[in-house]
Amino acid sequence: MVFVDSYPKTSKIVRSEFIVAFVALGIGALFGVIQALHRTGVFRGFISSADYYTILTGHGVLLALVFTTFFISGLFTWAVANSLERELPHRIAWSGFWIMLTGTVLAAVSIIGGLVGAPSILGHDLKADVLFTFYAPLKAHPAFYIGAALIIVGSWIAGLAYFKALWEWRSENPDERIPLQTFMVLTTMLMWYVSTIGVAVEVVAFLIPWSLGLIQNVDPLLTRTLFWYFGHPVVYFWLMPAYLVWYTILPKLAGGRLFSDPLARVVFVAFLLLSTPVGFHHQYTDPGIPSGYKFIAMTNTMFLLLPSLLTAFTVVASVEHGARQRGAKGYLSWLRNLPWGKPAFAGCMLAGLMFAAGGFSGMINAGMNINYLIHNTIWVPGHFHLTVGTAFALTAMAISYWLVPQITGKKLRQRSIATLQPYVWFVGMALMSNAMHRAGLAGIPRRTAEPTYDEFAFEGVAGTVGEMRIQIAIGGFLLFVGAAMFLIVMTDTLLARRGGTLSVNSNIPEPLSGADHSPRILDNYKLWTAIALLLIVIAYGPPLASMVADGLFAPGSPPIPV
Ligand code: HAS
Ligand code: CU
Repeated sequence: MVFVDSYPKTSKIVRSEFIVAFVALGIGALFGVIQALHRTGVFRGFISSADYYTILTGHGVLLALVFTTFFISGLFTWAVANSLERELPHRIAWSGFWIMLTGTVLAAVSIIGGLVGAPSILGHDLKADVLFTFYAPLKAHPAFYIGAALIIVGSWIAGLAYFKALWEWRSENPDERIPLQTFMVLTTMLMWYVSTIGVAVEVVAFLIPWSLGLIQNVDPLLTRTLFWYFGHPVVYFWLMPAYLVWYTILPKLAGGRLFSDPLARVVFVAFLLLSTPVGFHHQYTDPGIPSGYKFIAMTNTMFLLLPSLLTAFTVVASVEHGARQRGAKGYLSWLRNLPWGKPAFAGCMLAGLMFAAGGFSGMINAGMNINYLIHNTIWVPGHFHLTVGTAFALTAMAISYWLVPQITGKKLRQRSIATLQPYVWFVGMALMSNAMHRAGLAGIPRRTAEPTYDEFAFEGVAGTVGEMRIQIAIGGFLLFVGAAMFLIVMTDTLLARRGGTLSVNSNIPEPLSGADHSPRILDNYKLWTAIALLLIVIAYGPPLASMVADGLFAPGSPPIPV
């Protein structure tokens, strides 16, 4: 039975969430190519340098916040319904969707208002050029912050639908283990609830009243700290759905089975425990945070590499198992016995391969001393285009080729474009991110519209800055082409008529080592959430207390003995 026929109401929610995600992807990708050409000096005719920052804000917000959150909501909705074998409580899910959409429209309108010179509303100019981290003292129109708050609140409500589905299932299946896909969704959501508290307090208690003129000052260090309390875990909110796909669907696409369910559960629990008490690794250069607490964040970050290293092992082992089921022999030649012509499989694998490189640059970022070399350089966008821009985005696009037919009942159209698309993304990203990393080492800053500074010569260890710029421009252009190819396939598929039988289904094969091998304690959410909160109190308690000691709204903090 096709998913859409078994769960028509849930499928409709997933479709709506995906459609918003795809629209955000299209506009965000367009902004991306405009800025890549502008800042490399290849073509500066689309926008003025002053508008560059508005375009950059739109690019970051639409891709990193809107595309991700809506796609993840859709994927999670599908995964919970699929693994618990029931429709999701649709009223709750729809409320979450509409609140998120209202927030998105508010944020998008305030960003675009800045581009078109919109009139002032509520006594404030309609604009938001504060970039996707919206640091104070940069200030946007209140609608931008209210929009951001609504996106978060909507995602909380969407999450309630997953928990309610679990409770209903639990009352009918009191002794069964939580199915792996649902386990992954709920663990991610618990991490999300714990970590979004930071940004919710930042926006609601400080940025909204400040942008409305109700309070005069905010403390930039305190608001940045609240942002990064959320800003690191949000990257795992993007990664864990990609892992859900790599653990539960990719082995099947390879013709095999997941190697180990227990290991997958351990990985997700480790993310719940360690995702949040690491946020200071984005603030190594911020004054006012004692080095000892930066050191704690660094140590936790290094432990946080473990779940990803375990994932690399388990996922590659599961794919290898698939290849051997298809008759592969030899140490490495099994790589040839894989369905590289199937876009869903190829996209996930290429995303994983690039993530190995992105994870490596993450390890470098995380070192307190080496971070000073790359912080605020274009190395950092190089890092996150491999992670959120490929591990997440390419996995999302690839799995859409597999999932969208099942939530619509329609066959995938434009197969030849789909087959080529992950490779176009891979080549574009290889050029762009590699050159960005190198340019960062040459000292070129991130977040600037200018290709050159008059008084300053940047020099690469190898190659020239001009050559790096060209690679960034070509790579950025190819990524735009890759996004456009994906959207052509999706539009054609979504608009097509239903006909014929699908060759894909949502059944997930049993892992080689199943849930019965997982200790039951792994499913004890209360315990893991309590430990996660305790680790947060240790990592954040004293520094936050010192930041607010001089008053909530006063910039700065008293000197702290290190
Ligand atoms: Fe990061 C900055 C450290 C992971 C996203 N990161 C950022 C920013 C973003 C971001 C958006 O410590 C910029 C924020 C801003 O605007 O300022 N990051 C890390 C570390 C990891 C890491 C240690 N980041 C991510 C992920 C992201 C993401 C995931 C999004 C999804 N990052 C940092 C630090 C900074 C930072 C500092 C601040 C820099 C600064 O100074 O501003 C780790 O989680 C990485 C672990 C990953 C691995 C790789 C495992 C490999 C796998 C591949 C399996 C292979 C397969 C396929 C399946 C150890 C799992 C095989 C294929 C075959 C063909 C065989
Ligand atoms: Cu981080």
